[in-house]
Amino acid sequence: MLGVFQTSQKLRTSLRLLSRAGLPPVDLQVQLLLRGRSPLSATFSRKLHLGPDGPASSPAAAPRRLPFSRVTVEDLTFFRKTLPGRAITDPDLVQSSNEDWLKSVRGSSEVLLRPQTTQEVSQILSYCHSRNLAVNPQGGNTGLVGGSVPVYDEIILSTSLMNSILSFDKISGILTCQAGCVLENLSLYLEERDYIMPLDLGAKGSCQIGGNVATNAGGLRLLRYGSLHGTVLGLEVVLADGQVLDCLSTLRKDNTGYDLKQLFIGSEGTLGVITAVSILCPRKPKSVNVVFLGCETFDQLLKTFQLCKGMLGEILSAFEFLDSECMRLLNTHLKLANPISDCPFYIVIETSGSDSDHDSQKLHNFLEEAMTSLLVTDGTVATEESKIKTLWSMRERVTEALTHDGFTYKYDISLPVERIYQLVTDMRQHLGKRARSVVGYGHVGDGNLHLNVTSPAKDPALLASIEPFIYEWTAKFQGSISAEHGLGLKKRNYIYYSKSRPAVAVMGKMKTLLDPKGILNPYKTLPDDLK
Ligand code: FAD
Ligand code: 2HG
Ligand code: ZN
Repeated sequence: MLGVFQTSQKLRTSLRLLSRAGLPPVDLQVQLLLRGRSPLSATFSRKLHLGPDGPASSPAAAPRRLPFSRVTVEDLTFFRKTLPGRAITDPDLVQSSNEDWLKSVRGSSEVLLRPQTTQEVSQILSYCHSRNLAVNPQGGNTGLVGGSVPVYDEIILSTSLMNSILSFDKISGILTCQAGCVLENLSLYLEERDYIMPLDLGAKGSCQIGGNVATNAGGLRLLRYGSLHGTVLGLEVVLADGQVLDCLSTLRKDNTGYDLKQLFIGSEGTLGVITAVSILCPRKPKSVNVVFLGCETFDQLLKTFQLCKGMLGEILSAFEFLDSECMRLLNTHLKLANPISDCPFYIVIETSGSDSDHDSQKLHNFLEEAMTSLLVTDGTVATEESKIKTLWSMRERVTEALTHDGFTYKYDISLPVERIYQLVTDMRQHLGKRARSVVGYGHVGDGNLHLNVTSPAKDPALLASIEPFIYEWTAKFQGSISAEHGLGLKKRNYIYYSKSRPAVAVMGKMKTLLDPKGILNPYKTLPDDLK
């Protein structure tokens, strides 16, 4: 039965903050670093990185430390002079920046730098370049592939204090801001001005626009507004040697030579530090509806997608799915109740338009057709903001539910849509009882599956059963082994499953051109055989 909730024309905004303690912009504890000695070894002995998940022989394991310099007293003096009160060495404060959101990888950096301006970033990088010090750019630290934290003692360069909005043009909808602006803050700022961000993701309360651009984040609105390769109009980037590359255009059209900014979108901090972004924002829709539906088979789900594209057309803004295993985890770990009856598959559809009568009519026709043709077995509709949020949380909070289920192995695969769920069933069969849960969810409208496997604890034997099985399976159907999360540390050596050797070799040449000493996010994105 379809239950129709009360109408509301407000757009959903998630106020949920992902828990990460804010750091004070002060250097609370001065640590003594002695030149030529392993720094802080007495006061701050952290285990060196042992690789993300696997044993030392696994392609996912961390490579050996490259011969970068180690931070000395003189270096710290420079950082403190350049960033008064914002060069952090207190181990307790640096610790949370050493560990990723998933708590799956941990570095041993002893220095966290918090610049406020592009000039400061430039001074830091110019200095680190001259000293051969490795640097790990960090935004909100919500990345899921181990790219946002150091592997060894790389200096962490956080953009968190670079959080000013620089301009917003109400006529064109072009926003220009510093890279450290939190995505949700930008969304709230724009909504007050009748606009929205062209991207939205579950990590919105913590992730930063610079991090989003650096990972080329996809998220829940990509189906409607396209990728950041299309919506980002300009970037300001500081290169490894401190040079400021001003490509901060706010033009929709600009064919003067190579479009350099595209190189940095999805470069995961390996080619430069993004310091400012200009982005084209859509108008805030006047009417938003969210539908939560249940299907018996994945085939019906795909047919529903086809029907939906045909009948909803231009007002379709999201088509997402989760399976019954995800629902079980949401119920068990987050106590979120299923809004409809139990089904093997669930769909979240969002429409965004400018005329609520027109949108309701279209939605009504679609739902009637989907029900009468028995594609969907149950469903509910929300037009009021709080109900919209409740329905969205069933999709957005799957990642959070998984963290309570055990150690999570995450896969983010692009495939032809008709293959998407076959991978989940094959994986379940392949792993049998060795996994605690094998779940499938994701952006089905974009052909993007999130396949997650949990186990009670880190389990190298389980990992060895998943990889390279999953990558071979994906390559067999010409899929991508990373649809939207990037390669980071965890997946760098699997790049060849999705990219040819000549293509990867060109990437290596670009890295050498822009970062000849390789100081920017070493050990990430590019495979070890290029380093
Ligand atoms: P970080 O995690 O800090 O960094 C990510 C990478 O970018 C690192 O390699 C880092 O070195 C680099 N980097 C960060 N800032 C800069 C900068 N200014 N200049 C250069 N390099 C930089 N991703 C999706 O694509 N779609 C989703 O729907 C999605 N949902 C998520 C939901 C949850 C609950 C979580 C925890 C994560 C999700 N992610 C998703 C993954 C993640 O990629 C995004 O959250 C986000 O884009 C990362 O931004 P961040 O500021 O946290 O970057
Ligand atoms: C999502 O779409 C994110 O929810 C996170 O990309 C996926 O946790 C994951 O694997
Ligand atoms: Zn996703």
